Amino acid sequence: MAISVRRLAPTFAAEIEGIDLNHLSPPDLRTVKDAWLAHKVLVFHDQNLDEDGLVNFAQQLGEIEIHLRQSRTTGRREVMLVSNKTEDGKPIGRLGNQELNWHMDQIFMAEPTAGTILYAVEVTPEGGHTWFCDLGAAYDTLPADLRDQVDGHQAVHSASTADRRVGIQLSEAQRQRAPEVIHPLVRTHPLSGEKALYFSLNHTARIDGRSEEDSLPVFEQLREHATRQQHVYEHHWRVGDLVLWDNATTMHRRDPFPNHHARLMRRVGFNFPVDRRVPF
Ligand SMILES: O=C(O)CCC(=O)C(=O)O
Ligand SMILES: [Fe+2]
Repeated sequence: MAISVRRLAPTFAAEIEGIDLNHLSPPDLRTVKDAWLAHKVLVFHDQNLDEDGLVNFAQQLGEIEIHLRQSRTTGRREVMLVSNKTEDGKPIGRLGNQELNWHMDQIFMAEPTAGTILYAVEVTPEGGHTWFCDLGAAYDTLPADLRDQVDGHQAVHSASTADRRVGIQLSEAQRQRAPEVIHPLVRTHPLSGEKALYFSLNHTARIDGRSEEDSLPVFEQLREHATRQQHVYEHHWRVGDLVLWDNATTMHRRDPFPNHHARLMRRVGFNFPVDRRVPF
């Protein structure tokens, strides 16, 4: 089957047809890598991946990262379950059914995750849509007053900030693995060279040198600009969808969904080649 790539939003995100991720030929893999760099968010439909298949696909894109919050004892350790389902009264996965505010994954690490893969096993008929925004396009179109507040400035990030803002608890051991880190507020993508805004409403504590109180209104203005309709793609899930996104140039959020509907996603993160992870 011929491969087709279709743009989903004005500046980014694309749907790829004609690729079976269980059987990627070397040219297919090249197509996926090139399309990922070009479009930042890729959507594949009708995939049939078990945990081994998902890990195998992710490994071809980069070294797999075990998430700081991963605490799974069954199945493949590389795969996090994102789900509201329970077994014997205990959650089988993470993140429940609540809304997730705009964020990028693991920005609070010294060498943050490059890409995240989310694969839909069970979807909800209502809510649970995942939204992405293009932080490269947002940076390019930033008004001058906001540009002055980010160009040449850095921000402080921590997992504990998300604990405070979102109400998720880290264990003491996890906290020790994730002290505060500083990254530039404008990040240059290590492979494409594109400049993009780099902050997360969940994890970015403050602009370096400014108080949190002083910084939050700036993040809110950046968020407002970055999530205008022309910068956003909203994904409505079907079973078998796999979405692969770039955490260096996009943010994402999730709509809440009713807890009586079961939603189950398998998730894997991976990083850039070791010599491209830092500096930004
Ligand atoms: O559940 C979703 O749609 C997104 C969850 C999320 O933010 C993530 O897995 O990083
Ligand atoms: Fe996320």
